[in-house]
Amino acid sequence: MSDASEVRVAVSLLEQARRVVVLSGAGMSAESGIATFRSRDGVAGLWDQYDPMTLATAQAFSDEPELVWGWYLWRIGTMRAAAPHDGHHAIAALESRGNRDVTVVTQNVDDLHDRAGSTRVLHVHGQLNALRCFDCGATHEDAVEPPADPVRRVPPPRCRRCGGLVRPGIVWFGETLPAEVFSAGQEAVENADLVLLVGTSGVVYPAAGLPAVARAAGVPVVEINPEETPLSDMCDVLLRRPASEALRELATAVIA
Ligand code: BV8
Ligand code: ZN
Repeated sequence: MSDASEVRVAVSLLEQARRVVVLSGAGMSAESGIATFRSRDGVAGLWDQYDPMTLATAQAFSDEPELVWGWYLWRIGTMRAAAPHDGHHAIAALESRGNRDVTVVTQNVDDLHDRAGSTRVLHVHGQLNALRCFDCGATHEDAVEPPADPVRRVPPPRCRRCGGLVRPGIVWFGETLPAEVFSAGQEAVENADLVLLVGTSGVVYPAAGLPAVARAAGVPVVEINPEETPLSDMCDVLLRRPASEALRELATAVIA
């Protein structure tokens, strides 16, 4: 199907949909200047020789807490400097002006959907902003200040309760996802009229398994991604466009 006809099909699906689920990955944040996992641009070079997949683990934090904390502290700074783009605002508008029930199920640990005004955002991989103690789990309320220029190794803050190391409140590889959050995401997909799958390479499970849940429930899936992914074959519509452009076009078409 040509791009124009794919867009027409996506618009008609969205027009009829009342319960929309957006499944977003790092590609949703790319146009806000936050590097995706598979691109290496913008990782400040300091951690270039490290694979994010190995850095984003409890083992790496145990072995090299200063290196891993330095990486996350830099990412917290990048997130704070970033702003939601038209795509985030389009999703929020579908909810606020498009009288639709919109649930965002995001793998992203940034707060861009929330800052754009989406009110139901399920962070299945946690949030960078939520700091907690690696040992006792206590929430860490003290503010952290990323250095102006990225520094490779920074000692993590200490827990006020037990003196343990403070970690970002996210799900590392090998860690289980927050069960309630993930099952709420699964339920939203099962009860949706339409799923928009935006900016994910579809390789990290169990999140990457959600489009198949939609498929099994007979819910149509629109993939918005400039590239093909392992999930493309199970999608009903493929919009090979950047998230901001495609989402802006879809929202504009259905919001009176
Ligand atoms: C789990 C937080 C149960 C951290 C993340 C061995 C032991 C244990 C588990 C496993 C194992 N082997 C495999 C597993 C399962 C593992 C997994 O799936 N591994 C993969 C690599 C095979 N999963 C887990 O470990 C999960 N837990 O299974 O627990 C368990 C427990 C113990 C033992 C066994 C099982 C936990 C996974 C969560 C990890 N944490 N994030 C942090 O952020 O630092 S994952 C992280 O990477 C992201 O959250 C995201 O999920 C993933 C990156 O993927 P994407 O978001 O898709 O981004 P990516 O860069 O890949 O792609 C970007 C896409 O955007 C591209 O397609 C591109 O074309 C597109 N794009 C680019 N620009 C745009 C665009 N699209 C639109 N517009 C644009 N402008
Ligand atoms: Zn503690």
